[in-house]
Amino acid sequence: MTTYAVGDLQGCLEPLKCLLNRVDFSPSRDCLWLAGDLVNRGPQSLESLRFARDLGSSGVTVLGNHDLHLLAVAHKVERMKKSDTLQPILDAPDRADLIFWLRQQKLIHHDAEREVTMVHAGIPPQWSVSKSLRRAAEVEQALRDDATLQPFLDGMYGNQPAKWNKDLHGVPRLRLITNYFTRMRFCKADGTLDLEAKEGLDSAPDGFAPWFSHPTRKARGAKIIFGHWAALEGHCDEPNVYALDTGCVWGNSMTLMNIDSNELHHCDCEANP
Ligand SMILES: [Mn+2]
Repeated sequence: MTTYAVGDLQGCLEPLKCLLNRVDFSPSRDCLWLAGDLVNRGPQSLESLRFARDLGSSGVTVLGNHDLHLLAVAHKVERMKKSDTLQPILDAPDRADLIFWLRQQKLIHHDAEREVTMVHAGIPPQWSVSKSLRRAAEVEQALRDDATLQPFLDGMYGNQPAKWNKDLHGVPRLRLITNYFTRMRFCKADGTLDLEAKEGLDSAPDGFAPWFSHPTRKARGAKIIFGHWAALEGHCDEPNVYALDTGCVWGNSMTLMNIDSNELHHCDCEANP
């Protein structure tokens, strides 16, 4: 049994299938972790979502900002943007099942046996892995509960509050937790977010640095797998932190990692229709 992790699919299912063939992946024997942003921008969002759902207990998915955007669009909180490629999901006969499945997924996955944590964007410097799991659970609960889903989605968008404070409550608290785990790139050592800068390391605003680079980071040393930040092109100098989004949907490659051996496999986008 081998466990693999892959970065953002964003509707690029063919490159994933190419990689899984290459490592002789078998869902009855192996496990695949998906680092979020399964959908949007790419050509096969519906097929990618179905693929993740149909992995069943052989798959682990954490939610990314695009997956949450799909939930917001499906619940009529947010309108589709021009560049969104979500319509086939909304028109699908199994739409309700797919959306329900998405609502049951986590923001962070922690494998205690392997001591590996997967999250879409990152773990903010002021939180340990165990604290992050408790904070993520607050949002996961809000997504699953019919009574809280709509108010959460209604208030999910926004860049404020930018800094954590334990007295935050209600939707602003959930919004910041969500922004940390699904949108963060640059922050301060105290967890203050900047959500505007989206390019590579040299685009850091004054006083901000990549979330993984703060020397006082509480989760330092923990093995962390993340996606989201395609501009890193898979480069992350921080020991034990693995950047898996290599921008397949933008014409670059998809990266599959063997979690036990840390071996990386790349597939370029020629497999994309
Ligand atoms: Mn993302």
